[in-house]
Parts: sequence; C-alpha cells; structure tokens
Amino acid sequence: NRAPPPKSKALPYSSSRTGLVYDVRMRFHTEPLDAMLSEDDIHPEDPRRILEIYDQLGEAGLVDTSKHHVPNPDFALWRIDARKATKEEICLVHTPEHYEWVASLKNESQEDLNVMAARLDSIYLHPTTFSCASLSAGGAIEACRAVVAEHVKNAVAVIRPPGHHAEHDHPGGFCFFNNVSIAARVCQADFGTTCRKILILDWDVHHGNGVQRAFYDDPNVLYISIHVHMNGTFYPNNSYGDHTHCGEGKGEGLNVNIPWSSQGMGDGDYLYAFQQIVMPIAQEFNPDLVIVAAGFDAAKGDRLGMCEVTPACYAHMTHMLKSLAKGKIVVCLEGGYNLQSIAKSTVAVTRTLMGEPPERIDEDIEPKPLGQSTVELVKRWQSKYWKCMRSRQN
Ligand code: 6DK
Ligand code: ZN
Repeated sequence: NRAPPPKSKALPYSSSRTGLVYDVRMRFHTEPLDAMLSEDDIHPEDPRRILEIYDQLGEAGLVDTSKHHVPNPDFALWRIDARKATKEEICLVHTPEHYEWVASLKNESQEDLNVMAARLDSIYLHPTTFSCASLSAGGAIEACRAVVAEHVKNAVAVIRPPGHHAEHDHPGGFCFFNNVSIAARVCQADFGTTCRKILILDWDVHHGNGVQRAFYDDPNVLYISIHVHMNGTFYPNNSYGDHTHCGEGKGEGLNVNIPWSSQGMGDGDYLYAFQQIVMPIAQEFNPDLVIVAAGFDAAKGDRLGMCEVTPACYAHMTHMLKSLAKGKIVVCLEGGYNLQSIAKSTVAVTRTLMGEPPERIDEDIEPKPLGQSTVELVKRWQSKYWKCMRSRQN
C-alpha cells in the first residue's frame, strides 16, 4: 500500500517501442579534481560514461540528442523521464539511517566529504551524490514501471552512479542506492500479481553483493550473477560470490553465482554459461519481468575487468533474455569503464531490444577449459534446486 509515485510529465505511450532513460543531471556526481594528478588518475566511474553512451546512441540515429523532453516519433527510442526516487521507495531496500546519511552529504564541504570517503570502501563523495543517486534509482524505477505497464516494449536505463554493491545499510564499490533492487521492489509493490516473480541477471564483471543480500531469502526474486571471483583478490573481495551461496529460507535455490576464478573470460564462456545455466534456470523460474544489472566491465578493453566480451556477445545475451517474461526486459547500466567499449556495447544491446537481429560472432566461440569447468561446478550445485540442471545421463 504504497503512496502513488510522483507524477512524471505525461507522455503518450508507445507500446511497440524501446524506452530510454537518460538525464544529464546524473553527470554531476564526480571525483573532486584536486585528487587527480594525470589522465590515468581519473576515477573510472566518470560522468563521461553516460555521456559517451548517449552520444553514440544519438550517432546511431536511435535518439534525438538535440531535444531532451519532446518525444520525437521520427526516432526509434522512446524517452522515459528520470525522476528522483522517493525516500519511501529507497527504503524498500535500504534502512532509513542509510538514506539519511546519503541525503546529508549535500550539506557537507568537499573537504569533509573527502575525509569521510577515505574511511569507506571504494567510494568517492560529492555534494551532488545524493541527487544523482536518487535520479539513478528513480531512472531504474521509471524504466521498469514503463515496461511492466506496457507503455513501452522494453527499456534501457543509462544511469549512474551504479547500485549493485550497495547493501541495506552501507555503500560500496562506487554504489549508494541499489537501483535494480529498488526498482524490483517498487514494481512488486505497484503491480502486484502482474509483476510478482522477477529475474535480476547481473553480467557486470563484479559480484552484486547488494542485490544478493537484498533478496537472499526472497521466494520471488531470482538473482543470477556471472562475475570474476578470485579468492578475495577481486572486488568485493569476499566469499559471498562463490558458487555455494544459493539463498536461504524461502529464497533457497533462488541465488545463482557463476564465478570465474580468473580474468580473461570471453564470448565463448559467457554464451556457454547462458546456454547451460542462465536460460534453462530462467525458463524454469518463469519470471514476470527481467532486469539486467548491465555492467559492461567484462567488455574487451576494460581495465578493471580485463575480460574479452564483445558488443555482439552482449547483443546475443540480450536476445536470449528477450524470450523470457513476454519480452519484458529492462537493461540498467551498472559498471564499465572503457568509454568506447561501454558505448558500443550499449548500442548493440539497444538495437537488439529494438528488434534487430544480433550481429553474428565469427570468432571461435568455444568456452575455455575454465569456462567449462565453472559451468559444470555450478550445474552440479544447482541441480539440488532445478530440474533442468539434472542431466539425463546421471
Ligand atoms: N577500484 C562496479 O563496476 C563497481 O561493479 C566496481 C568497484 C571496484 C572497486 C575496486 C576498484 C578502483 C580501480 C581503479 C581506480 C580507482 C578505483 F558497481 C559497479 F560500478 F557496477 O577496482
Ligand atoms: Zn563492475
């Protein structure tokens, strides 16, 4: 029994189109310049990430980048206005104390913010952090609501700061509010039985500890994450992302971690994990909505992820996910730090959402031995919970 969400400007609907959330105001949150010595020191979670993606969507002719709020029927993407998530919405996932702490940052000096940030885990702070994080969560909410209400066919939310590391009571890994988790909870609250079961598929190269924790005992949200997990030496540097974490209580069996024990994984490994684990389990779960925590830091060229995934592979994964939930899929940006890689990948994903067939992958797409052994290990663990994971031979 949630209060009605704040009214957004009434736009006509276009149930056959792909929606796009992008709002320039999310670019204000930025690492203070005095901490920066050279180009190499620029913080990876940089405002230019969403700008470059938006510019390349414009160059591809998918959106009219000259007008921000006028729906232009000559362009393929349908704009969805972002708005700030409300306290009530954010507190569906976070504690009131955490919300108030993020809100209080707007009143601090940059100097004090730097001192506070130094005590936190992989976080920088800025006077606009609260407003950007609220818009980022609100952008994810509006994208999901538009898809569930069938105002658009599916959607992509080009948002920052990211969210999947943020837990109920603390920030972490460049994240403040857990955008995809909040959006999932809001949709369940607002749409009830038409949006009960939600799949959150996380292909960011880092484990989404915050999403896992938010839904660990939840019977209605399936979290599947594919990520690098190297013995505590890869962010978030703990063991929660290993294959043994499968959920608890009523959520037992509804948490699926696919942890690569090394960097360098590529299209073959991701497509194999999708064919062998993600799609069979997702079909058996049969979600009403799919939300992708779409970090593009497993992309080729990313200095944090050091993996090899191509834009065509992201398009293929999107294409497979579109077969679920009657096509109700929302792609929300998480990480990804190579500006060219994230923009090219987002354009490929967006074209796929719009209905273009994914580009063919000519490279060898055999999984590596580590890809195969990881998939076998996860299948064995998950066979306790999923019929489709029990191979017929055994
Ligand atoms: N810090 C994320 O991509 C966030 O999952 C990843 C957070 C990694 C923190 C550790 C780390 C650096 C590296 C280089 C320079 C400065 C800090 F949440 C997402 F954004 F999606 O590598
Ligand atoms: Zn990441």
